[in-house]
Amino acid sequence: RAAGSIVTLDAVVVGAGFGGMYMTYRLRERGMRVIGIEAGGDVGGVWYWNRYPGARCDLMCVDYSYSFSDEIQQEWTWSEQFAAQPEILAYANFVADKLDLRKDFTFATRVTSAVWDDVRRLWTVKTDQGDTYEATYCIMATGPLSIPKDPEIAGLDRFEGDIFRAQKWPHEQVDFSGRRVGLIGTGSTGIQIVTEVGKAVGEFYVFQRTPSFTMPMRNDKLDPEHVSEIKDHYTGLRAAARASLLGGVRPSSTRPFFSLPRAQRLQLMEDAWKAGGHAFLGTFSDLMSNPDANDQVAEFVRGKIGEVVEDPKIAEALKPRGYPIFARRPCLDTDYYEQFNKPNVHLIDLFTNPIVEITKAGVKLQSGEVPLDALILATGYDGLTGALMAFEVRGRDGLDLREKWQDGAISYLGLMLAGFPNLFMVCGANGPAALANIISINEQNVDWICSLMDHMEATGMAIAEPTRESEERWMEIVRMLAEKTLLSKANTWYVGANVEGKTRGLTMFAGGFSKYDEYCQAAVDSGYAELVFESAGALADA
Ligand code: NA7
Repeated sequence: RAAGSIVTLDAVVVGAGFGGMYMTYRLRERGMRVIGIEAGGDVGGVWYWNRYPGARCDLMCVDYSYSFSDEIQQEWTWSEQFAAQPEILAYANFVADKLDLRKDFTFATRVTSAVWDDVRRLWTVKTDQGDTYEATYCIMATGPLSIPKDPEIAGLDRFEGDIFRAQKWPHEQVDFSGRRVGLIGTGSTGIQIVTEVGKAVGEFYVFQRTPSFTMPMRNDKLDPEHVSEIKDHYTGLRAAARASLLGGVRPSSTRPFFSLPRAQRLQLMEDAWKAGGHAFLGTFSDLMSNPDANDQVAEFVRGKIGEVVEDPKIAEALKPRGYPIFARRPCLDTDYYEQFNKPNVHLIDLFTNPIVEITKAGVKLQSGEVPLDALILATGYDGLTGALMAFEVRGRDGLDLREKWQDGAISYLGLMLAGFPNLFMVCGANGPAALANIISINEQNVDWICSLMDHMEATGMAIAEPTRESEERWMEIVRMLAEKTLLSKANTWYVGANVEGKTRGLTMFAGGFSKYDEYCQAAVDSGYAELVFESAGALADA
């Protein structure tokens, strides 16, 4: 194909993470001409980029894997309960090989614009490689966590040592032994980095602004017997996951915290701590709605931190206060707090000793300079909306998505946007996104989109779009649920608090995966009453 030529297709999919891979596969299976466009060099999305030491999924792989193909789930064997990044990336590659997906993708290519043509009624998608695609449908599988965010600290560009960003980690291994290394950021990513880098490093300085709650992961190798049991029961396990709060087979509870006597509550918390994982979430029903119950669990976890960390001052600084437990992503770790008992691992509490600037030699604190050979940044992402705001997306009458979302992201079911016909989001803003198993959401979203396409084909429709009223109705539901949960009560990327100027608010559906699925199914059952359609005939006449 000559450079500068225009390729006409049925659909363009942006992203080759687990959402984009499945979307592209399903569209190809429907007999559509489709291309997937991916900025990374291969499939895997967030797992392609995040190669930092310690990168690991905090959901069990039985949940965090595709359910759509029994062949895939029977042929692939997970080695651990919670898999590390290399294994998850290997899984993405296995799926891509198995389904021969790469032929439908173009890699190392970034979309620069997606613009709806009102006259010809199609999407024009351009890339940084000079490609132009025209397509009836455009599907954004751009991921909720794909735009890394550097800290706003003066002097970052002056640092003369090595800078490593968690989300753009080099493909080759980095050796920190004997080096003076700093880490900024103690969210899920930073905590994982600490546990791994802490094992082999010269001097390690962990610059902590807000401490996170983290609980033992209690990861384990999966023994072959257990794996074969899982494989035998996948159908039931997947169905249970789909009907659950988080899109996974973890237990949930109907037992409010204060419905139990104190001794029993304590015992259950001890059990949850021993069980590890997110067992707390399945222990009491009202953790995220009752501040007093939440406080008690938070205090229990703070007590555990005090038991592990030997220096009481360090233990105190590591104890999160002032926000509900689980309102920030609950982290799972292996020996995180233990790292701070090592003489070469130093916690710098930025609340009492803030960073003044980064110098060419290290990090300058209020108390003086910490000289460093390398600085690791684990300072998070412009979550949920960042990827779609990073390039031009224009709908009807030239409506710019940045304009539409200037007061916060709005959408219909987290799947479609009023004013943007035939544009879909997979795992988009106002869906459950980071509050449930993302692979379950990806599959559910893709299946919903394909069902809508089936409906359109059967009824001779070529264009679908939600009305502004239906979008507003959905947003009312999202807002109502956000008000009921403690998730909004912490300064996190969940509520856009980590990006300056971003509108504050929980732009995720907080009602749980199964409830979300029900709403989406209700939309189908209503005959898509909240969408407006234009017929293929009308298109041909135009
Ligand atoms: P997070 O959870 O957004 O964490 C980012 C961390 O970086 C957090 O501790 C921030 O502290 C810290 N940060 C950001 N800017 C600064 C500055 N300027 N100075 C000091 N510290 C800073 O991102 P993660 O990558 O860890 O996790 C994202 C998701 O990935 C997670 O929710 C899981 O779903 C997987 P702050 O809290 O702002 O005080």
